[in-house]
Amino acid sequence: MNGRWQGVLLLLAALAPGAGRAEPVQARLDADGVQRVEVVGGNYFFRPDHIVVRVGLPVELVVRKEPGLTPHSLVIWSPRMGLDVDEMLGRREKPIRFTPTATGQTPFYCREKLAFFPSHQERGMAGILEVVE
Ligand SMILES: [Cu+2]
Repeated sequence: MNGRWQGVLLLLAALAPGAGRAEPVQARLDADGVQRVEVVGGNYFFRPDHIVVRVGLPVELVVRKEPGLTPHSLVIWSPRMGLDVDEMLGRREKPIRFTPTATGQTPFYCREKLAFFPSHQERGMAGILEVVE
């Protein structure tokens, strides 16, 4: 396959529904014992959209939203993992803290929705929080 066709195929793959989920991002363990990761939300994505953290240690998601008028939020709800997050995103970075109590995967998403339009979650503003040993 020549380079031009490879480019076309890569472009098609990038445009396909559900594509673009990047490599999982492992939260860094800072000296204060907190696992931190910066998360940006925008129309209609989270970056990163697959976050890996360790169980039983505090997590701090440092969240903000991209410029623009559209409101965005971050919801993580898993009683099994001890997670109940529901926060609006602002232009300034905001820390969201929690400590996952069980391993596994749970979705995170934006709960915003305008009138009869599809929700932001339906438009792809969602990701996966993976809790590991
Ligand atoms: Cu949103």
